[in-house]
Amino acid sequence: MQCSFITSIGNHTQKFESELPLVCIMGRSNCGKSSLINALANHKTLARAAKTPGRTRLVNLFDMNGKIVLADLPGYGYARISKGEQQKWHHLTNYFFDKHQIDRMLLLHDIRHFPGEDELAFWKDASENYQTTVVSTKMDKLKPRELKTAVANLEEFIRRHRIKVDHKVQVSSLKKTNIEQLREHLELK
Ligand SMILES: Nc1nc2c(ncn2[C@@H]2O[C@H](COP(=O)(O)OP(=O)(O)OP(=O)(O)O)[C@@H](O)[C@H]2O)c(=O)[nH]1
Ligand SMILES: [Mg+2]
Repeated sequence: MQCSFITSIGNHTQKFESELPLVCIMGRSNCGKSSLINALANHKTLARAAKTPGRTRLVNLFDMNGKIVLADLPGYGYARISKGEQQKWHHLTNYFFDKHQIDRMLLLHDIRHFPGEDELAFWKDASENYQTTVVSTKMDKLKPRELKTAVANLEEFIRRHRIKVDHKVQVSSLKKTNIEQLREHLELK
């Protein structure tokens, strides 16, 4: 895997051009977005897994093996950020989605937390407009039986709210579980 950081986009004047499919990683702060990019890239520090939740305030773009461009977007629904900061988040992400052709959205959530209001609104919207993959992260944190329940609950949530999902996968960036499967799904090889 040959992966590299391309650029950061942080304001409305910037537009990124590429021939490669663009895949966005969306999820709450701290759900494991940057860690997933590092795991997919097989690189420890490519996306600099932030120590402080909510620190990533820019759209960070990565070339993944010359096959796709991954966009690491700022985390949403972080309770400790102010209303003003949340507005900035909406501004930046909506701008980014409008200006660029998005090939797929990776909808991340921490497997230990049942999807909440934030996920519901965002997932529903995203699934009506884009190809979507739900990625449940940090699966190493649950015991097999807990994992089974969590996956069943997630499936019920997706069914009940009629969210159109193309693919679902549970991963651990820490233990590298199902990372290869996700690479194949994203055609990174
Ligand atoms: N056990 C375990 N911890 C993980 C895993 N993935 C991420 N983490 C931890 O979760 C925390 C947040 O991970 P990040 O990858 O920085 O999360 P993020 O979504 O990029 O967060 P923001 O950039 O703040 O939005 C870090 O302490 C990671 O080490 C995983 O698969 N297993
Ligand atoms: Mg991050």
